[in-house]
Amino acid sequence: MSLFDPVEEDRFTFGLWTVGNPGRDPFGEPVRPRVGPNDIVRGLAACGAHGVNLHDNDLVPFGASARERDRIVKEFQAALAETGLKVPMATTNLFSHPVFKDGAFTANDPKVRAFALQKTMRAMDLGAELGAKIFVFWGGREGSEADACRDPRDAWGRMRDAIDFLCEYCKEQGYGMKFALEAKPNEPRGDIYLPTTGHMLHFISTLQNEAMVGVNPEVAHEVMAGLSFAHNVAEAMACDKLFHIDLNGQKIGRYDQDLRFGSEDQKGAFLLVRLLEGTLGGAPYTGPLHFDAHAYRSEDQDGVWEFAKGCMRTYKILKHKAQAFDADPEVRDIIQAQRDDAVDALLCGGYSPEKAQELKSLDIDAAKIGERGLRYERLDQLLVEHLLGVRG
Ligand code: DIG
Ligand code: MN
Ligand code: MN
Repeated sequence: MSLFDPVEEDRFTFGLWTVGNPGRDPFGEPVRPRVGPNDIVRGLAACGAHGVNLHDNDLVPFGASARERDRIVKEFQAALAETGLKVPMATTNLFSHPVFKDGAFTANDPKVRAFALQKTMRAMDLGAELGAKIFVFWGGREGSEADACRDPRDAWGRMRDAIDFLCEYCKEQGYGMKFALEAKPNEPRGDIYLPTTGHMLHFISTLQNEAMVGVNPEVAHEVMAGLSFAHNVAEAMACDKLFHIDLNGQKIGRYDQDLRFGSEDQKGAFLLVRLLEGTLGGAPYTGPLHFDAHAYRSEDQDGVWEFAKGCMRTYKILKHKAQAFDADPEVRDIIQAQRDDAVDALLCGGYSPEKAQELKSLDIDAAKIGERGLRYERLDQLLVEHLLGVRG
C-alpha cells in the first residue's frame, strides 16, 4: 500500500458518465465499447474510489418503463452492496434530450419547464433511493445564442422559481438533501445564465430556502472564464456554501476539457488542494472529492482506469506536498513576518467608538512599510521547489 493509494477516508468519487464515457466527442464517434453502470461500479471499487455519482439517465434510459427502471435500480443497488461503493451525489440530465434545446428551467415554453421539474423530481426520488444527500444542478442548456429570445430577467426568475419549488419538494419528501449549483460560462450554449460560482452565490442569497442550497464549482468552468478557481472556491468556503466540488484539469482559453485532475496547471491544483485540506490553518473541506473528468479519447478502457487512478494519486501527492510546504519553517517565517497581533485585534470583532479613536490615533509609518520587501519571490520559489520535489 503506497502513501498515495486512495482509501475510503479520501472521499474520492467519479460520475458514471466520466469513466463510462465511450470517447465520443463533437467530431468523432465512440472509440470504446460502452461499459454498463454495474461494471463501472466494480471498476471504480477496484481503483479505490469511495463513491459513484449519476445523472438519472446514466442509469435509467430516457423513457424506460417503471418496471424497467425498478429492475435497473435493483441491479445497481446489488453492485453497490457487493463493492461497498456509496452514492454521495445525484443529478438530472436536463441537457441531452432535444426537448431541452432551448433550456430546461428557463425555456420559453412552459411545457418544457414543467417537464424539467417533473424529470428533476423523479431524479431526486432516484437519488434518495440510492442514498444521495447532495443534488447537483448544472444548467448546461440554461442560456442562449439568439439573446433576443427572452428577457434575461425572465430566465433568472424562472431558475429561482424552479429551485424554490424543488427545495420545497425535497423538504416535503424528507430527503434531507443539500442542493449544489454548478456554474459554467458557456458551452453547449453560446452563453449560459449564472456563469460563475460568484453569480451562483448571489443567486442563492435570493432563494426562499437559502440554507439548503450551496455550490458545486468545477475547475474547468471557472478557468474557462479566466478566473482563479482557488479564489472562487475560497469564497464559497468562507460563506459555508461549498457543498460539493468538481475536480479536473483545464488549459486556459480552451473549450471545457475536463482533463485528468492535476494534468495541466500543477501550481493551481497545488494551491487548490492546500486550500481544501486546510494545511495553511483554515477549516478544511469535508465533502466528496468528485472528479468530473474524462480520459483522453486515445485510451482503451484500461487507459480509462489509469486516468481514474491518476486523478486520485495526483490529489494525494499534492496533499502530501501542501502539508510539507506549510510545515516548512522558512515558508511559515515569510508568511508570519508581517504579523502584528496588537493591530490585528483592533481590526477584528467589529466597530466600537473606542476602536475608531484608537485607529485614528495609531502611528503608522507608511513610508517604512512601503519600503519593506515581503520576500514573496522567495516564498513562491519555495513553492516551486516543493512542487518539483527538491525540497520538503
Ligand atoms: C458538467 O460539468 C456537469 C455534468 O457533468 C453534471 O451534471 C455535473 C455534476 O458533476 N457537472
Ligand atoms: Mn466541465
Ligand atoms: Mn461538472
